Amino acid sequence: RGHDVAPAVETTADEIAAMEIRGAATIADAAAEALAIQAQRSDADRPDAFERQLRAAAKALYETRPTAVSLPNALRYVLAGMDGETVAKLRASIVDRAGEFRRDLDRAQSKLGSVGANRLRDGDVVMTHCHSTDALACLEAAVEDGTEIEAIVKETRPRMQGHITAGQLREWGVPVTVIVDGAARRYLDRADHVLVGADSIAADGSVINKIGTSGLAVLARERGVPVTVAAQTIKLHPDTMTGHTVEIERRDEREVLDEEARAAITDGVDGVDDGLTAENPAFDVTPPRYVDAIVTEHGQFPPETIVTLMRELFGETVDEPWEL
Ligand code: RUB
Repeated sequence: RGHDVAPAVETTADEIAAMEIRGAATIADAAAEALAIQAQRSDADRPDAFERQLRAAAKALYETRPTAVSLPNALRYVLAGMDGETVAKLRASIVDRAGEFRRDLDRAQSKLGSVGANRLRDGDVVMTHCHSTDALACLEAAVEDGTEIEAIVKETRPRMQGHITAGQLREWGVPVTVIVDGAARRYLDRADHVLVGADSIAADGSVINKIGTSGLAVLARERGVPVTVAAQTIKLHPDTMTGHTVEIERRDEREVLDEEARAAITDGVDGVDDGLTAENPAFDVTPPRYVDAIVTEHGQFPPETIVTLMRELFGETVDEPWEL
């Protein structure tokens, strides 16, 4: 990695890549914190060297996982605040800006939570996919309002983030039923809402989220169950305004088919292993027509109108300050 990146930043980058730090909002928070740490620990004696180190740190963080736009949005936001003629001033500007970003992130999440909670009524059953802190903020706000809800939680192969969702909901006293992903259609008969998060939202209102979200949304439409996407505006992907598409991360196929499973399939028979592959895309794209509402800290939006908010918040040009 780039010269002079603080070891603590390298550690954060490794933890994001290994999914020890995961989920779009949590990744953004950790990235902003890492830039602040880089600023604090920098041994640069000149402003230009300090700036180079910050950009190298941002690049190391940027290159960990490609799909959640909250990561580059966080890096861009913090680096845009880098200002001053001395190393001390530059350092203070980054630390302040990162702190501001992290406070805003928290505030946005609780604000969108209260918007999302308004969509829920006493007795509602909510089906979830993966683990999204934005989606959970809606359920937490509902619980705090005294709304009685229940959850059907998809386990979410291959990494089982549904278990994290189940644990959090039980902590808040919400009754939880865990199901295998393949049981979604059967249990949609009992669901009043599908509620998921997002890693990125494209300018046309497409929602990029954990693999399986698009299938769930199509099934929910067939069953007449409304689909709500809880996503702070740092999930809006500004590059998509100029025609770029969102890269879908592909993870190690052993998450799907590990050595043991592979051995069981091939059973030592010659040649069987050669033509056996697994694929492991981590995310998929749900077209806007399957999404009823995107809930943000600025209120809820039909997906087709999200581009207006995107333009307002990001303008037309998007820089890549880690490449300078
Ligand atoms: C996590 C995932 C989450 C979004 C939103 O995928 O798809 O739904 O990141 O999460 P992974 P949040 O486990 O591969 O990171 O609302 O917390 O930002």
